Formats: sequence, structure tokens, C-alpha cells
Amino acid sequence: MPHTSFLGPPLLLPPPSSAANSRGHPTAVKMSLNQNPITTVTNLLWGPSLPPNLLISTARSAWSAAWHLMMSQLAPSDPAGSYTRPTSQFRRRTATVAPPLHLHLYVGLPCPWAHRTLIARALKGLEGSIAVTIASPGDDGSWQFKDSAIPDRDMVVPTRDKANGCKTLKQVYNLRSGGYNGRSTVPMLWDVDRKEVVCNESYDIIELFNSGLNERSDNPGLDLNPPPSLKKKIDEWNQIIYPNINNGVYRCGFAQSQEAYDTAVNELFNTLDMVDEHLGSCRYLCGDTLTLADVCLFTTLIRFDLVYNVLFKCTKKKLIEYQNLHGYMRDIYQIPKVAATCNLEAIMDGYYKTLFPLNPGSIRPVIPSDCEHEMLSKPHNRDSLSSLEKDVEMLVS
Ligand SMILES: N[C@@H](CCC(=O)N[C@@H](CS)C(=O)NCC(=O)O)C(=O)O
Repeated sequence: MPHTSFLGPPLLLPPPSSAANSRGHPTAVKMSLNQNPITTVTNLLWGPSLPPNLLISTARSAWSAAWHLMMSQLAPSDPAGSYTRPTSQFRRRTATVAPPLHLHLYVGLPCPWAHRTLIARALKGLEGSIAVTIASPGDDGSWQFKDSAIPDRDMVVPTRDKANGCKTLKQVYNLRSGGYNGRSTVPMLWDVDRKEVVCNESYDIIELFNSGLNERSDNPGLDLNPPPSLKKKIDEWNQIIYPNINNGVYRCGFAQSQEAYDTAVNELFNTLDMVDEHLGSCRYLCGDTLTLADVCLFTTLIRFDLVYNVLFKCTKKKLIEYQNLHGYMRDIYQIPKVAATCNLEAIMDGYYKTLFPLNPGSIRPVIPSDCEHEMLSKPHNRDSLSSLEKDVEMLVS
């Protein structure tokens, strides 16, 4: 009895009128089994009278084994089943080395890490000096390039590879001298002249965009990482938010054991509760000034009710139930140029249609009403929490 949700009612529940055949198995089961390719095979192997429970337990074991195999490739885990994110291979920790002259940014719209770089690029006014190629998720989850069918002037949309003319991101990584065997992830910052990966770690890239390219920036006065006292606060927030929220939602969604999920989900919601309370008296995480820590938190929040709440089982609360966090998210969404970096449709498609082990039917749910642009554009009334107006003016300039 207990497996009714796995293969669905036609296989499992004979209609009340079904009669038993000569061997005592319900004839209705045999008829509905014949409509299903799996059961056609089982009929051939074992005859029409295979007990449904055996079919179900076989399918369940096979799916479970396949699921663990697919998950181990999608999301490496430790022996306890907790997701362990692979480290980025190309870091750029030092701002003392002069950045290459011609930089090109590769991103994908569903990716929260890549989204950070699009926001920092927009706020710093680097669009004119750093071109961007927007990859699309392929069926196998790897990044590919194709122009969007529907060009949208107000919104970032997928593009062909504008720097190298490649078909896939893997091909771009392989253009570097020495090739590449690691994961081809976005964001990736590319040195156009040397044909080399500069960096594929989002935080390093946003730090560089913030302070390393001011002579090429249209908004050099904006500092999202101001020293000295705020830098310490920013680091402190990042150390709380990265493991528990940014990566925390992935630790929920990619957990491969109940214990791993329970730990991740508790840490996620305890941290959200704490940040929500903090934002009741502060406009941004570090006070009146928008910082890199806010950019990093925002890209997870904007995906929360859209994707993580359902697909990653972050179900204890929806973000809309957090009054301060939701207002804070709307506040950042409404900063000029930020909304154009949030392609909500592409975000939903990217998660629901490509994370096969989590959503094998690839059905994309309807957009939740609290995530629509109209809702995100509603007044946030958080200006009153801000004692300094100058930073906000700087963002709008
Ligand atoms: N630590 C990296 C994480 C980047 C990352 O995981 N990107 C994902 C998309 S959200 C990716 O490109 N995955 C492709 C793969 O693993 O093959 C960062 O923050 O930049």
C-alpha cells in the first residue's frame, strides 16, 4: 500500500469494480499496466500477474539508485549526505595585480552567484567597458550559448558567445592555454587578449568591479566595500550569510539524507529569522550604506519564493512572511538598474527545467504572485530607517 505516490494511481489502485482473475490478481491492474511501457516490459519478463508491490519496490530501488548516482554528479556530498560545494579553481584574491585591459564577463541568468556580478557591474556603471555574454542552461545542465528567441530591451536575456564565438562554456574554458578539466561554471571573467580565465569566483569578481576598475567605471564614487570599519562588518555578515543562506538553500535542496536536510533547513531559517530582526532597525545589513554583503544576500532572496521554497524544500516559511526581509529585497530591487538584471522567467526555467534529479518531470510551476514585478515594485517604506541619504543618491546617479 504505502507507495501510492511513486508511480501514480493507474498502476496501483484498481477501480472498485475490478474483478479478480483466476490467480486472484485484480484484472483492472493488468489492463492499466498494459498502457505503460515499463509494465509492458515487466509483462514480458514476468507475465501479466506481477504483484504490483513487487513492481513498485523494484522501480523504487532502481529510481533510488539512479537518483543517488545523478545527485553525486550534480551535487557532491560528504558521507553524511551533506552537500559540499566544490571550490572555485580560478581565484583573484589580490587587488595589487593590474587587471587585464579587455575583460569579458560570462554569466547565466538563473545563477545567484553570477547575478551578483551583473548587479555590481550595473551599479558601478561598467557596462561600457566590460561586455557580457549570457549563457543558457542546456538540457544536461551545462552552459551553452544561443541568442534569445525574444529580444527584450529592458531585461537581460541569453546571448550567443560575444567574445569567442563558442557554442558552450566548456569550449571557452578549454581555449585557455593548458586546457581545463574542472567544472565550467559561471560567473567567469575572461581576459580577451590573453585568452585566459581571470577568475571564476563571484565574490572576487564583485570586489574587483567595485574597486579595481574605477578608471573605466561610470560610477567610480560608489563604494560597496568601504574601509575600514564597514569592511569588517561586511566580512562578518558574509561569514554568517554565505554558509547558512546563500549556500544554505543549496544545502537544503541538494541534501542526500534526512539528517543533512534537517540541519541545513534549521540553520537556514534560524539565520533568516535573525537577519529579519536585524533589518527591522537597519535599512541595509551594515547600516545606511548598501554594500557587497547586501548584493550577495539579495540574489538569494529574489530566488527564494520563486524557486527555493518549493524546489529546494525551504518550506518552513515563504520570504513574503518575513516583513523586513521582503521590504529589504524590494528596496534593493527598486534601485535603478537592478530590476533589469532579474529575469524571473529565466530563473524559474533554469532551476525547474534543468535540475532533473530534483524535478524529473521538468514541469515549471506558475510564478508565485508575490514574486511578480508588480509586487516587487510596491513601496518598501524603508527610507525612514536610513539616516544618511547620500549613499542612496549615489546609487541613483
Ligand atoms: N563559487 C562559485 C560558484 C559558481 C557556481 O556554482 N555556478 C553554477 C551555476 S549557479 C555553475 O555554473 N555550475 C555549472 C557546473 O557546476 O557545471 C561562485 O560563487 O562564483
